[in-house]
Amino acid sequence: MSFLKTTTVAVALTAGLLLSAVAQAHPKLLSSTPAEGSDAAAPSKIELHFSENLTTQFSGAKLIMTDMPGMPNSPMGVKAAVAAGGDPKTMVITPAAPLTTGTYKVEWRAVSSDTHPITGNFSFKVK
Ligand SMILES: [Cu+2]
Repeated sequence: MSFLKTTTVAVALTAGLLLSAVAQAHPKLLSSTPAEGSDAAAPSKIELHFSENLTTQFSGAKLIMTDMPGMPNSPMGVKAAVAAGGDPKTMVITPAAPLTTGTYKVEWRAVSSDTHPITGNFSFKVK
């Protein structure tokens, strides 16, 4: 009886350790250029810096123009290429044409070594 009890505790402890290791492997967006909420001249590219190395074939992003002058709340997809950056924790979005004045939203999907997709978004303005 006491042997069984010990085994149960050991299994529970192992499961707890595995869960915390998995949570640490989830990529978090640490910073971006342009930064969330910024209002600046049109960037030629948008860089996203994550906390983990990304699995490029499952990671990606969408660029959406959410507001333009005279047309608020009219979301429109923006043609852009998404690629791995200079290091494995960076994703780079390159718009096909220069971004015009308006508000943009980046919807990202980041997958790291544990294969769980993590999603998030941020917005910035172009003057
Ligand atoms: Cu996970």
